[in-house]
Amino acid sequence: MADEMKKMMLIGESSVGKTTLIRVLSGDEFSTRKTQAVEFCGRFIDTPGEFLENRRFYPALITSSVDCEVVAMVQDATRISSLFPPQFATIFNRKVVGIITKVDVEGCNVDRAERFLKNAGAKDIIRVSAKANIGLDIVQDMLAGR
Ligand SMILES: Nc1nc2c(ncn2[C@@H]2O[C@H](COP(=O)(O)OP(=O)(O)OP(=O)(O)O)[C@@H](O)[C@H]2O)c(=O)[nH]1
Ligand SMILES: [Mg+2]
Repeated sequence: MADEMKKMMLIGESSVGKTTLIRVLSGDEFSTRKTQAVEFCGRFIDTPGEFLENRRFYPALITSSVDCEVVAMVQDATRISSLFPPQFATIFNRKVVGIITKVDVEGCNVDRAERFLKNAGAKDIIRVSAKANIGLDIVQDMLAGR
């Protein structure tokens, strides 16, 4: 049942695909614009990339995370770097998972993305593509507690 689903907040650099992922998981295929503020979208909390990119927003991320059960650190598989600080996960008093996006893109490096997320403190890591419909069922199952 929808109201038994866990709520998840997504954090990651600009354009990694947070909003796109929320849209497909919500069955809402409208195109996305740049996220400008923390947005509550049903059982998801969407955050702007700037909130990871600038440390002065960390307190706002921590405050927003109290409204969810799961925090997702979102890393783009096509990026050669990551802005997640070591053990970033530990600033949240919540379950923190890693999500690797854009695994459909040719030449992406999923293992590199996984290393970034492990360094940031993620233990469970899910590989997804919102475009190619990969791993979306695994995210849904996690949120349903299955
Ligand atoms: N190939 C591919 N492209 C994707 C995927 N998910 C998102 N994108 C593209 O990535 C771009 C950025 O997506 P957004 O969802 O707006 O990214 P965001 O993380 O919400 O960005 P901010 O709101 O700026 O923080 C868009 O052009 C998407 O179409 C994916 O799974 N595969
Ligand atoms: Mg967005």
